Amino acid sequence: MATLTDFIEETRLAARALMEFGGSLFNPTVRLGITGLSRAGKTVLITALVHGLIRGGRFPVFEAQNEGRIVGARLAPQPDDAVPRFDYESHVHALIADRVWPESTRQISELRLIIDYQSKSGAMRELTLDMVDYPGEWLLDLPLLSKSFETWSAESLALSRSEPRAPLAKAWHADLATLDPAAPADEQAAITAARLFTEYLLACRNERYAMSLLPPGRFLLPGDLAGSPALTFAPLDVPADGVPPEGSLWAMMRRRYESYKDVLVRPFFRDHFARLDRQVVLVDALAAFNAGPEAVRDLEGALKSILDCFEIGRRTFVSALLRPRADRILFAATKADHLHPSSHDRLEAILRRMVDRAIARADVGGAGVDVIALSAVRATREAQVRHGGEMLPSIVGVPAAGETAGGRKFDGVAEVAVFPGDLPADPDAVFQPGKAGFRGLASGTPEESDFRFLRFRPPPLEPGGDGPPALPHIRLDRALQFLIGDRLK
Ligand SMILES: Nc1nc2c(ncn2[C@@H]2O[C@H](COP(=O)(O)OP(=O)(O)O)[C@@H](O)[C@H]2O)c(=O)[nH]1
Ligand SMILES: [Mg+2]
Repeated sequence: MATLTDFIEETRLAARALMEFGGSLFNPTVRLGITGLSRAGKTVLITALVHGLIRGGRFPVFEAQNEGRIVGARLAPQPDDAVPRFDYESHVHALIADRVWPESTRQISELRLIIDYQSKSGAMRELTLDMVDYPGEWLLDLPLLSKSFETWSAESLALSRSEPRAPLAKAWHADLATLDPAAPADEQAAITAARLFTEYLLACRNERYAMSLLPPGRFLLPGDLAGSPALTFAPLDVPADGVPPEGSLWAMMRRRYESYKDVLVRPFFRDHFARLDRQVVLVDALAAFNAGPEAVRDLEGALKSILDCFEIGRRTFVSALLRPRADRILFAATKADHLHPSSHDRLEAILRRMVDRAIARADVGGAGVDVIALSAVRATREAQVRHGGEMLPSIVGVPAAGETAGGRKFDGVAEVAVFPGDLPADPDAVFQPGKAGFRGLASGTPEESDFRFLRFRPPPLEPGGDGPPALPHIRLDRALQFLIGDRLK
């Protein structure tokens, strides 16, 4: 229901949107959102993209670059004073000088890049690219905006009773069975339920299960709100259309759930998500394959949820200026360099199948959607390795110090060749438990906590030819072309 405060808020936001729109007529700007669950590869992608644009990386599919029309690119102060700056310099230093992966961050950050280019007609132009890096966990919270506490509770419970989640939810379910929603509100009961529920979410996220759909996202990335009432609630077993008795535990949980949306979800939607022109969603599909078909189906559910976000705004806000305006959405499977190149197309086909299935059930409001398997920084090269009488399509790289495989521990210096396994040629195979070819990718015994995919060190810079040396990548140029190619005509 719209209130006067909503109306004033909308007016203020509409004024901002109009200003941004007017500004971009004189100074064309693309606000590019880069998201993905924790460790999907956001930091590495932005760093590689900016480095490639500033230093003239090899991007043959990126038209403007290929046609020699990019004159240069430079960083500039970002427009949003309250958002931390993306620490590009440290990340580049880590990748190139130290050859280690950048430190992970768990919050939003922003970086402005100005691209000087020549238009197709020969005129000198500027394109301002504002990149906004934010956790995919926040994005997956947006569907909560249109859900009551009771609906969310019912959905969360149903999900937690399915495989492989049910065994992980045991302790939380046991506690839940002791709670009477109609009993008087009890802070200790709320704290215990929230803790057990959070532990269940964290267990699902563990790489053995690699579940993707785990709202509320701030339970996993609490930041400075850890321990506050807005994060101290949990689902209850209550009827979907029920009304809580006054002063009950149910009423308290419901109020906190609404606070969570008011304090965290709505501001994120309004201040960040709705302002994006283009969106990249990074997906660590290999981590899901590694965990098994349940993780793949869960990932598909998360993709559907993400696509729904582009529809939610149309129901939440009245003014067209506040609706999500992203007109291109790219789903990118990252870290393709963990596979032999013969599997890159297969990886792309599998992600495309997932996204297609999600699109069939979502409404993206006319946005263009594309799918790419890429590696922002390619840490391996391909090789054929003889094994027995057979030649196996393998990858060669330097495993990070301390990584282990087959009882061997790596020193971070020696190169090794590994056969990473093939992805199935039939994309449907990954959705079916026990299907041949897919099982081969599932991690070995549950006791083995290490990833089947070795963590390789970042590569040395490739020698430059005539240009400066550049970081090797896989299909990063195709991503660039889809995301901003049309704005550099
Ligand atoms: N081999 C390889 N590993 C990558 C690549 N991108 C990310 N990674 C790995 O994934 C980890 C997480 O990446 P990061 O960009 O920090 O993820 P974020 O949490 O989404 O920002 C890194 O530390 C690397 O180990 C890539 O292009 N190739
Ligand atoms: Mg990051």
